[in-house]
Amino acid sequence: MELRRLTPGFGAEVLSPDPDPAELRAALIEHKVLLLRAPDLTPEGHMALGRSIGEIEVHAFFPNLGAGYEQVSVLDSENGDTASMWHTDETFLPHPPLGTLTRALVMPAVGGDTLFADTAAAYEALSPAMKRYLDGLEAWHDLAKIAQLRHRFGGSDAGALADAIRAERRTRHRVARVHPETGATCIYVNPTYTTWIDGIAPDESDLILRHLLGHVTKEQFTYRHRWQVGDLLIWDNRATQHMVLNDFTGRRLMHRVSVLGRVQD
Ligand SMILES: O=C(O)CCC(=O)C(=O)O
Repeated sequence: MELRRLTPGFGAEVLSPDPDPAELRAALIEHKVLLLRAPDLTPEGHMALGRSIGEIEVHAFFPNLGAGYEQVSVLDSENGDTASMWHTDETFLPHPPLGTLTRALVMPAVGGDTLFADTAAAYEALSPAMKRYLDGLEAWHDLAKIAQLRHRFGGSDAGALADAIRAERRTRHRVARVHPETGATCIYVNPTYTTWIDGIAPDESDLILRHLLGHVTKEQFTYRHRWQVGDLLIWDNRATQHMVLNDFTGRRLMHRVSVLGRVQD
């Protein structure tokens, strides 16, 4: 399979027109973010590509195409669905998706890029003292955190916030989490869902999280994708974070399919 690197550290464009699924999966694990130009991909094809990587999920909260296409989520800026804060997908789940395949259907004339960060490279660059500190620590990830932010900035009413808190969609993950397929340790906290480090005093937990979140997203660990309509990006959620730049006017419409993680993912 022919590939072209997107940055020296991570990310690759797949140049071969019909990549073999096993080779594609191996390339995803190695490069963490893959770009495919797929202008003619149908929702069926999108789901089939997801299934070639693993079992595909119905997303916890994004709307979807429905009627047999429930696993194709729709992120439409006209409905306010622009994921503009750094995150790894659905980390409030005990077994978050291992990967996501997102395709651009409508893009604004300019802007709406997606940024990615390599969380394994970011872990590697931590000091030995910080690595020792993080060893064995777990952090809470809570869907209610994003509901609270939405409420705070006027996007939802108090009832929606109360529902999200009552739903108790939260779990704990290792802060420094070992990738089950590469064995690399990755920083696994994000500002969208991570609330605090378990067992650590609030001020210390806030300080450490702030440091880690700033560290992961330093320029040297990032790739910025300028979308063309028809681009399909596949990312490994166990080794990356991402966010959309909400700097655009006009419509931005994406279809996405996520692949379920296994217990150890
Ligand atoms: O719209 C994008 O570029 C990325 C969407 C996103 O953040 C997600 O699917 O989790």
